[in-house]
Amino acid sequence: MQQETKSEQFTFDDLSVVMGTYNEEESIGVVLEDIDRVTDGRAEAICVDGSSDRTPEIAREHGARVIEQEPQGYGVAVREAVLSADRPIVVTTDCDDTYPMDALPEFLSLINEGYDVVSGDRLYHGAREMPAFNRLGNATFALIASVLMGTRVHDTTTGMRAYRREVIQQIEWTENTGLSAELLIRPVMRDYRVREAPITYRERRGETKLDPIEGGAAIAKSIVKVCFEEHLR
Ligand SMILES: Nc1nc2c(ncn2[C@@H]2O[C@H](COP(=O)(O)OP(=O)(O)O)[C@@H](O)[C@H]2O)c(=O)[nH]1
Ligand SMILES: [Mg+2]
Repeated sequence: MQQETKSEQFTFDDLSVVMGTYNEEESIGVVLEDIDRVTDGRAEAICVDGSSDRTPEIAREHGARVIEQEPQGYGVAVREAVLSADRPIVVTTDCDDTYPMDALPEFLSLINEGYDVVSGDRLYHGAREMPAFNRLGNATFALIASVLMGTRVHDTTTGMRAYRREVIQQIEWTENTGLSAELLIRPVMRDYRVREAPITYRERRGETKLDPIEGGAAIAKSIVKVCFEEHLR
């Protein structure tokens, strides 16, 4: 099994970069241009879009596949996005220009080394551009998840990860605001090969779509629920 995964070498042609997009006209162009620049235009981009601004037009102009969906929250959009990817390696990102598309080559080479999931760890370098409340919250979520899982992870709520598509397809995803944590916790607890990779994190363009208090409570609840479900499997 390990031998088999090791011999399979993926390229940017095997990459789907997917995201939920909700009124991100300020940043969508830059994000898609970065993906094109870094992958020589070879990765496909998929946007699950709930916008009422020009985001979907800009995305199409940049060659992205746009799937329209009523806005129902982060996880509803991102679940649709990861399940719509038809290439073997699926990368998630936000489309607010916070995540470094320059890390795509490194993510791909870690997958080629045999990892099933590569998770961008924003806190490793300090995440100084993240609001302090979110930074503390994200560190706390990682600690809670680590204790409940019995495996140390450092950033459970990151939006940037690479997955082998089988991982996405073999697991049933249930969470909305907590989907990002779920996308890490279930693979870790099912003994997939998961690895965190430090990434830089930039200041957000445009307004956040997540209320820190309400969203934070939903994420904490998801972490506890998903960890217990996985222990009981
Ligand atoms: N389609 C869709 N995208 C969403 C929705 N909520 C958030 N997003 C997108 O999901 C990503 C993460 O949201 P964001 O506001 O950046 O959350 P933050 O990173 O916690 O501040 C962004 O690209 C948003 O545009 C939604 O209801 N529908
Ligand atoms: Mg964001």
